[in-house]
Amino acid sequence: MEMTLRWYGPGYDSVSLAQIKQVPGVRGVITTLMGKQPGEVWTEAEVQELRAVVEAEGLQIMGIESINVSDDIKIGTANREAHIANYIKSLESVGKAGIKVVCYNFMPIFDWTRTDLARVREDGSTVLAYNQDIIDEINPESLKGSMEKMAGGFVLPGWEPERLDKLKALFEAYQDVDEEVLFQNLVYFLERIRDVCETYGIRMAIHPDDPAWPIFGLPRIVRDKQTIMRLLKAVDQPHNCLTICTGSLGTNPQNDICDIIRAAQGRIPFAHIRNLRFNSERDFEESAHLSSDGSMDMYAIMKALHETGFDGIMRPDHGRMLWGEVAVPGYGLYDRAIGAGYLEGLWEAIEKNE
Ligand code: CS2
Ligand code: MN
Repeated sequence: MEMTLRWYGPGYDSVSLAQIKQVPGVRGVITTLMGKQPGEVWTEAEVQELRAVVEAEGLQIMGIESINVSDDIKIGTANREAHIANYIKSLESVGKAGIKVVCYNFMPIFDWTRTDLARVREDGSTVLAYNQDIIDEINPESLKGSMEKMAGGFVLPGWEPERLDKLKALFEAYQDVDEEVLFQNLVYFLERIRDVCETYGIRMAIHPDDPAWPIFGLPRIVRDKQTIMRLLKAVDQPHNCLTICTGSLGTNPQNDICDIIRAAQGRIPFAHIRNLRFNSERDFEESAHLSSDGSMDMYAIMKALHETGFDGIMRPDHGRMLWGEVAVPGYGLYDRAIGAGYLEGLWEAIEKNE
């Protein structure tokens, strides 16, 4: 297991590589070219430049999160082929830089969705939170605006303003895309990028939908054991893999995360580990990583990963905002460093108990 931290790259992150390097056990980062729009090519020079920046600090790029997939590919428009060709070029650039894991998602229009990016907890820390009643009442247009406002000047990953400025047209374009169409478009995409992934040994680790159910009438297809296993079997190739994200799958308490880890054994190169606290069936917040602060048994999750031979990269997914830190919502340094240490502690104990 390799513990990593996500880093948004020069100009996009308040956290520096020098700080990340001081987190015990962390030798690598998960990063991206934040300025890229979905559908654009990542050139070799751009990826090599990013790599040089990371390596100059004595760290390594251990995975990419994300090369975002365009709505054209998800919908299957006339632009799909051009965008897939660009995606293949991007994978070539990444592969040539020796990077073997690429996280992506196949959620229509919105990446992860929260209704509050700074809910104040009893101890004064702030967290990302979700309330279904709010989602049921608002229109997506106002969500975009409020997310932007709450982000306090930071660009949120997956919420590119350029793309979301065309929300109305985007919703119209998805009108005939139901779950089955979206699924088939995902299968098509995975088949088309298979060769380049094979050439460079790249594993495409799809990120589960967050929250794990349809919102705003848009389909969601990576949300539980059944949909995940259907996908892994539909393209039963080594490049078709899963990012296990406990916080995303865990939004649905019916999801037995340990069971999903066992079912997808061998196909999980990347793990996002975080905890949630449910205040009601319709309201949850992203708690500290510690089991006792949330609803998940982090020991059981780490144990399931260990037992299934997980040897991939891991990161403490989101964290709380502590001690007055100002950072990308969910991505402050302090709580993710605490989370990394805690998860490494669990892992060490599990290994020594063997
Ligand atoms: C991440 C996702 O910050 C997060 O919630 O887990 O945004 C993730 O990076 C994307 O869905 C993957 O494409
Ligand atoms: Mn995640």
